[in-house]
This record gives sequence, C-alpha cells and structure tokens, in this order.
Amino acid sequence: MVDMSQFGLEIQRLEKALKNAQRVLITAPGAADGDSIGAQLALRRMILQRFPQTQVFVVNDEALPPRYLFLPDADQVLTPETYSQKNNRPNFDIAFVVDGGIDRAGRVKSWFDEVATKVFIDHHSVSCDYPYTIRIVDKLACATTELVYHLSQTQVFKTSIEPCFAQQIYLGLVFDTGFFRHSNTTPEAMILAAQLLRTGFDFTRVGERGMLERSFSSLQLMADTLTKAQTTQNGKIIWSVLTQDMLKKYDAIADDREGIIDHLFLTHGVEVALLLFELSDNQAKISLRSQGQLDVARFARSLTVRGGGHSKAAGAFLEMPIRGAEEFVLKKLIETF
Ligand SMILES: [Mn+2]
Repeated sequence: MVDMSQFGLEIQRLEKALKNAQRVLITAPGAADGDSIGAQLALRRMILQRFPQTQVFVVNDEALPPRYLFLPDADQVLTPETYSQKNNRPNFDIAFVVDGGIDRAGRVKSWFDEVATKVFIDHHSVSCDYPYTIRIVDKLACATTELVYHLSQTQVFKTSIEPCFAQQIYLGLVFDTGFFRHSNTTPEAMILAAQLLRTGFDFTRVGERGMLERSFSSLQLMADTLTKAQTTQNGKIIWSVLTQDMLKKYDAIADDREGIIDHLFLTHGVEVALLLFELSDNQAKISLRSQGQLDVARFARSLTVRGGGHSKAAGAFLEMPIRGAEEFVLKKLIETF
C-alpha cells in the first residue's frame, strides 16, 4: 500500500519549488512505455492545474511510439528536435524524471543536469547515485502512475479526477500489471482502477489501443516468429529466434518483438519460454519467462554478467552470433532445467 506520509518533507520542498517555477521539464528513460507516458502526461496535467503560472514541457529522447498517439495530450510529447524548433535554449527551473533514472534519458540528461531542482518519481528498486534534489520512490506502487495518482491527491495538488487524467493514470496501471495479472498487482491498484473507471473514459480503447494493438508488419513478424517456434523436454521448453533478416523482410522495428514471448510462454504445457533476438552480427538479446520452477534471473546471470531480471521474467545480452547464442543458451537451459 502506497503511503504518501513518508514523503511529507519531500512534498513540502516540491510545493515550494513549483510555486517559484516558470519552466518545468518532465522526462523519462528511453522510448516511453505505457506507464512512463501515462505518468509524464498525468504529472503535466496536475502541475498545470495547481500551478497555472508554469509552462510544462514533456521531452523524451525518442519520439512517442505511435500506439500512444490516441492518449489525451499525446501531442504535448516533444523530442529534443521538436522542442528546439519552437523554443529557446532549454533552461528550466525544475525537472522531473519518472519511471526510471535520468542515466537512461539520452540527450535529455544534459538538460536535466543543469536544472537546480531535480525530482525523481519512481517505483523501481534501483539504487542510484545521481544527486536528485527530491526523491519520491516507492517500490510498493505497482506503476509510477499509481504513485503519481497518490501525489495528485495530496494537499499540495488536490487534482480533480476528470476523464483525461484518469485514463493517463489507468494506462500505467494496466501496462505495468499486464491487465492486473502480474504479481505486482495489489487490491489497492484494482480499487484505484475502479475509481478511475467511474469518470467514464473509454477503458476498452485504452486497453486495446495502448496495450494490444500491433502494426501490420509487427503482426506478420509475430506470426513468422511463432511459426518457427520449437519445443523440447516434452514441450516444457519452447523457444524461437528472431533475426535482423526477419525484421527487414516485414519492414518491422525492434519494438515490434514486444509481446511475442508472451504467446510462446502461454502455450499449454510450457514451463520456460525463450526468445532470442539478433541485435547485430555478433550480438544477441535473450528474453526468458518461467512458471516459477526455474529462476530465470539466476539462469540469465549464469550465462553472462549482462543478465538479470525477476525470477519469472528475465533477459540477457550475449556477445555472439545468433545461431551460436541459440545453441549455447538452449544447451545450458536443458542442463539447468
Ligand atoms: Mn513502471
């Protein structure tokens, strides 16, 4: 359960900084996902509502993935290029990074570094040495938007929960809990979702467009990858390989592999699923899912120092050609299984 009273002092300092702020920067690591984009846009709304003297800029290193363009305020998400077309030199009074640390925010990091008040809002359990001014970090929140919601209901913000704000928060909840099925799902998160639904936004659309929709090329890539899947150990291990040639064939992008591992894993009788993805001639990334018998985070770390994750979902980077990686990982997996 998220308890905001632990952040009393931080919230006081946040209020003071926002009262005196003109220009506000909001960012997040890499390409936005459902939680990070929901959190950034909801935060923007709540700041503008309570501190109308501010100008709030949401700037991400990479452009917003098309699947999120349906979200309210999606047109407010800028890249360093689109920001610079319309604005002067980036200078801000307060900057926020949400859903992950500033070290992965690409080109926006140098902008953030220069800002006097640096705010970190997150639900990951990463320890980082970056000198943030204000930290609102709670591992118990299932999504950053859950934390942002609780912040929005403190005395400082008292944000009114209207349909636009509600669906931004809701997208983060469904994204990070996988429609309330991952182990991070809490009764509190479901109660919050129910409250949000009462505002009457189109939750079917948020779920389908923001979570499930694929481009046609991505659909073909998935079909091909699933067709090439193989099983071993009486169907308990399933794996498939996705190469750069396949990406080219379907005119797909790396992001289009999202969700394929879930289809492999949700095959009847499967206990461990493995997807190997060719990054370049000599580099591969693997994704792993497990029902729980095999700790795939530990397995990933046994392959390389560049491996890790959770016991049921993990990944690793391997410095080897894709077919070599396939042979290496599969052999290790069968030995460990
Ligand atoms: Mn998140």
